[in-house]
Amino acid sequence: MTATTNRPLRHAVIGAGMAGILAAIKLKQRAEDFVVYEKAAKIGGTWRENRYPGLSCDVPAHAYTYSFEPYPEWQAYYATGSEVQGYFEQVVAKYGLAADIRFNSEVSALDWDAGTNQWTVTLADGSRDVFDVVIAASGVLHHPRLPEIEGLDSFEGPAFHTARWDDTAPIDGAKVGLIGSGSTGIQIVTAINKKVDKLVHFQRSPQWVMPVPQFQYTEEEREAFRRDPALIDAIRFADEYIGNIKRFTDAITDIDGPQMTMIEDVCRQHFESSIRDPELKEKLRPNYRAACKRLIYSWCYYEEVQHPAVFVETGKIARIEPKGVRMADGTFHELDTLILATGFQADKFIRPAGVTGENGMTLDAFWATRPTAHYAVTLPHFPNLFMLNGPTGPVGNFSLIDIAERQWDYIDQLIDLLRKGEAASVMPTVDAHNAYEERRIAAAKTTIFGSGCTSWYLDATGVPASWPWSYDAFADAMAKPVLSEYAIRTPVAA
Ligand code: NA7
Repeated sequence: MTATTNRPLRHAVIGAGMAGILAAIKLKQRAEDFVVYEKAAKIGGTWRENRYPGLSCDVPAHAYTYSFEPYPEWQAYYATGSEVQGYFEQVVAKYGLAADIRFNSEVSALDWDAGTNQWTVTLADGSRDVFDVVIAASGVLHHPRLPEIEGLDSFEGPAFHTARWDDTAPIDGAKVGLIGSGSTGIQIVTAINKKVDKLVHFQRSPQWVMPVPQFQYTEEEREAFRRDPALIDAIRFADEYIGNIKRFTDAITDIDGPQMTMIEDVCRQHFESSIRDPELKEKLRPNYRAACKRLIYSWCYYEEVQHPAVFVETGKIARIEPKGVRMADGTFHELDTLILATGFQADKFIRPAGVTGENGMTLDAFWATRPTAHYAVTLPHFPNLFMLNGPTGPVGNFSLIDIAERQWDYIDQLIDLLRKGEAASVMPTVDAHNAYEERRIAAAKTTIFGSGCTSWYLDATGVPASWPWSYDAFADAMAKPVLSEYAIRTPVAA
């Protein structure tokens, strides 16, 4: 006989960034027992760790909020990083979550006990606790990737990764080197070019740039947003944003279709009409298709990179020496400060925590080829473990908050089986997951991300690691889990 009584659950949420805060709010609203483990001393995840000059969110501010927590106070159409961090801090305060978060508590291991259907969570300090459900909300881009360049340690001045910003490093009036031209490197160029004596931007690959508007909101507009949330919704759901997302995901999956042609035309036209110096123009001309790498959304990069203090260096770096960077052709760039905008190890997720599921299966073993999760959320062999913004989820220039909220709706329906006592454990079957991965990989190879460029969107085998279908298909998938794809173990009858 199957038990049907409600079962009180204990949840561990790993990470107090955007997704972990979301899970905490949802669990608190249900008055469920939960603990949020946060490795750092503050909330905010990526918005806490990144403080580099020029940091902004490339999703319109009013669209980069929880759907249930609109924010009339945004200063501009695109918000700065510190404003986004401030948004999350005030949400945490409003929901009284600080007491639910254990700060300075890095999770080092998760171990499933099939006898009790529970996870043991072990922290770096060796302490342990036991939970029915684990929500892994540990983020994607949080392990800095340092370049393997000879002599990096020999540089005499400050040399640091962008996610470890050194406030004492000379920038004003200094000779600054910046390695990397992803979203981070590009934003830094636009913020420090007028402060430095010289900025050498070491660019291995140029970028396609989508021109976007940027403007400040006035106090009158903010007052109007406070009085009438419908005005915020009008921005959040405006066609310029929602329509663009749909067109963007149509474009990346139909790479010779009209939407992609439109994206390419806009980027090409922006490029052709913006760069005046023919030599610089050739340096900045990408040799791959727009949107293959994450598109740069910028209102000012092309203008700012043409500032006389900026030199775009496209040669090969030979080595780093105590006083600067030596190029393969012998050129030497003398520098006071070296900024490493070289991205993140995007395949780590919850690791290096050691995760051991059913029958001793480890996450390292399950992810030996590539990180994967069923519809980006659940994993065979790892019951009652749910991921927010896990592997194979949608990536692109849209709000990951919306992605996480939809994933939460999916997760919540699965947890409901546990709450109601209809299941003791739930996880996708190996067969269902393998079928999903086979479909996903076949589709991913045909997306624009797989059209011939390098990027953090690709896994170690060169296959795009993302959701390869439309945004609507993702929304449909998240609306209701297909329970026939799940191994649902019923509780033992009392
Ligand atoms: P990205 O987008 O991964 O960019 C990293 C950049 O660093 C990219 O231009 C790389 O060139 C360059 N890179 C990496 N290693 C080297 C070495 N060894 N030598 C020279 N250049 C190198 O990271 P970001 O931090 O900019 O952005 C990450 C995401 O954060 C972004 O997409 C948003 O979602 C927020 P490459 O292109 O590989 O030739």
